[in-house]
Amino acid sequence: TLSLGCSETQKLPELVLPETDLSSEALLPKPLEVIGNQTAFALDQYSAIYTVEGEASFSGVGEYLSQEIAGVTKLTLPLNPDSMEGPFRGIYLNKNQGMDQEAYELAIVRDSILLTASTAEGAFRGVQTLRQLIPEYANDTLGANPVWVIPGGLIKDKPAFTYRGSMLDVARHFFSVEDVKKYLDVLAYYKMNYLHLHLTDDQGWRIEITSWPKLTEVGGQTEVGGGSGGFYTQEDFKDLVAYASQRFITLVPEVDMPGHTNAASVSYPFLNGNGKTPKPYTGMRVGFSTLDTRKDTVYQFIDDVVREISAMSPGPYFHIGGDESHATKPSDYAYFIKRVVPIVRKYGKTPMGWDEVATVSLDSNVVAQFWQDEENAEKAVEQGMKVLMSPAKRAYLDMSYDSISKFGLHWAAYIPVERAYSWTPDLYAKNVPREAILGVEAPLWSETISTMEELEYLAFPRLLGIAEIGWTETSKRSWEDYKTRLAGQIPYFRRRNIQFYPSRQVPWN
Ligand code: TNX
Repeated sequence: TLSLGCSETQKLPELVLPETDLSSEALLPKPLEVIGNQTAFALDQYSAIYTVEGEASFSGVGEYLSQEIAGVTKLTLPLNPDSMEGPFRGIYLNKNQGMDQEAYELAIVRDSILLTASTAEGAFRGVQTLRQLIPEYANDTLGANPVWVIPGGLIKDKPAFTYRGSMLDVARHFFSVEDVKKYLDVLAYYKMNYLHLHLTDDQGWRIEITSWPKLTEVGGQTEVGGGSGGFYTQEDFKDLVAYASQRFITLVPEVDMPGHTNAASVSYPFLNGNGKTPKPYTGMRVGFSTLDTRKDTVYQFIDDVVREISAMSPGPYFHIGGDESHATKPSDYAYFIKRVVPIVRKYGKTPMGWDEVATVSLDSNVVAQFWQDEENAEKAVEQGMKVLMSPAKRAYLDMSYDSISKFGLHWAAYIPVERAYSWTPDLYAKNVPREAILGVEAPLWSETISTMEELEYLAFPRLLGIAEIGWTETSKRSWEDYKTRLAGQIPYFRRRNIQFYPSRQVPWN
């Protein structure tokens, strides 16, 4: 008789695996439902990844999973091996229509792991959960070969909000492509799906615009404190877009205007309309610069900038800034925003702006990013706009932890780790109900930080709190439970060399 699959399986070494408790794992963000069944899956050299046939995007996720497993375990799991290559215990990435966009189910039993999702994006989110279940060290005593014991059970999960993001201010201080990639890796691990890049400000212009080369040749050469700045070439930017999209993260480019534009006007003095060539600015004040809102050539400039950046950005949003335009008359500000919104739409993007844009009468197809002014957020809701929640008092990663913090500002608040976690987007601002909220974003302004180590000190661990707020329903969250799962991230932080702030609010050991 022919030997069938099951007799092949019997050739796998028999292992006696320990009892496990899936429900006590330090999963972050916390999944919707976790039911442990005490069994375990042995991740070892006999494991393989199988992805649904004919779905290139699923096999891309399988490839990624294989690489990430190799990063921790040094195992090289084959992807879709044929049966001749030997008996394997499978990790199956399956497609099942009818689940929400980012939802997934993960069933872990003795001889297989079954990850099910409707989309590759959902599978990717589930892969993060699986990664978090792989122990840092193998067990060497269970059999002849090292085994990474993955606790068994069932997880059903999906996000509370569709937008879960962070922002990096690469304008006040420039951060390299490598730095941003490292940040993207961490965002992905905690199931975040947007990275907003604040590409321009008074102190620097960070994105190459081929039709206006001085923006980077001149405006890209400065930063806060007098350093030499830097910028992304269009190739760099495309590289970031691709790296992010492999992680199912969408980049949101921001060109801040009409204020925060000193670096643009240093490069092209006609933009400010006051007849003066401004000096490069390397301080930390805000609100002193403006574009000339009544000059057609300014809108031609903006058209070129939006066109070039949009052509490289597959995501739905283009952020026009619009904050703190204190040097722009209110009537000029309204006129300006009303002219820029159609330019953004002409290039296929939905305009996003800081909450001040909601003071202008627009239509519902604009996203207002709440940072400070509840009245502005209310005006956004009245206009039917979606609101992205980034309350400075809670979500600003550049606020110091406390009065002895090494970095950060504190104009909005001191934000210890618990304060960054213990709030609810739909209860934060009056008259901004859940239906109006697109999601949450944690901005990291960079006036006081210039290295990756400093960036990480402010972002970690607070960013993880924002990730959980965006993913996990409020009814499933509590600080007491969260802080122990946060402490459980130490092996990951160490492995990725993340220089987090070891807050005493968290029981790290
Ligand atoms: C306010 S938040 C700003 C930024 C600063 C930040 C510092 C916002 C829309 N504008 O220009 O960098 O405070 O915390």
